Amino acid sequence: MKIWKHVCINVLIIMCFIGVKEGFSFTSTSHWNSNSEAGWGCIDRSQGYHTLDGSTNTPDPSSALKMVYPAGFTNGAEPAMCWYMFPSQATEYWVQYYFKYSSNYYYHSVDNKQTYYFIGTGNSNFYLTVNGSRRVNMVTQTYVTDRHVSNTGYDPAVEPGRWYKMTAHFVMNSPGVSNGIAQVWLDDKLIINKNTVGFLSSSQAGQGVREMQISPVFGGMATMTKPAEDYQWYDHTIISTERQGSFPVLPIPVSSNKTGIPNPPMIITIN
Ligand SMILES: [Ca+2]
Repeated sequence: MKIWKHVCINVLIIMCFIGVKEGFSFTSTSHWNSNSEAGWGCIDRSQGYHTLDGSTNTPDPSSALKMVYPAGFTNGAEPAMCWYMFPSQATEYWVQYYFKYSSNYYYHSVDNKQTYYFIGTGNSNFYLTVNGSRRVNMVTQTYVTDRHVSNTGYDPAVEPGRWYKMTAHFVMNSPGVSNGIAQVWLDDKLIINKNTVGFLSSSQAGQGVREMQISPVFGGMATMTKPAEDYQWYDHTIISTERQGSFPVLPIPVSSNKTGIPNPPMIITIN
């Protein structure tokens, strides 16, 4: 009887662990056929608004999320903010979405922010952005505030008027140690591949990311104003604690800011 009691307790403990693990895994996919699909919510800000657009040639028909920046829109704000609360805080997750800037898009000279990720219960966050040179950056406003730029040798300018696919994989660091992973792809090509990121401070042990926001802030501290109405679009957002089959192959993160890929041998020409 005593043995069976122990067996039963052990089975319960194992079931609890399985339950925690299962509860921790999640995947949310929105096709933006409505602004409340798959747990998302949206709110307009004072200077602009969002809408759903079925006429923008999205790679995920028929509808996409459209962010509208009216003429005169000034820096430091977003037209609207859409958010998704994670079912539980994640220490590792993937995100993928499509985005497009309108053909007349007026780029801010510092940042044209896209998506934010909030940690724990406070304002500690990091975001994916297109900087003033139209390069994809990842900026941490966290334990270690930093701007992460390409370290793979692939660093294309983001052109207006066409759709791109952004994919990212984030793994929180050991609290207080800068060993977090950030991997960012544009159209399946790796731009950022680091394992030196400081997301969590030593006082944030046990915390993870709680929320994703599509919050495309125009700016930047530099004072700039939109000369004409322009737009950003977002579509087919996937957030998951698991790597999806359609995602890029996971590379080994590197610890330096160099590419990590050796240069090809020089070809010496003797005239
Ligand atoms: Ca869609």
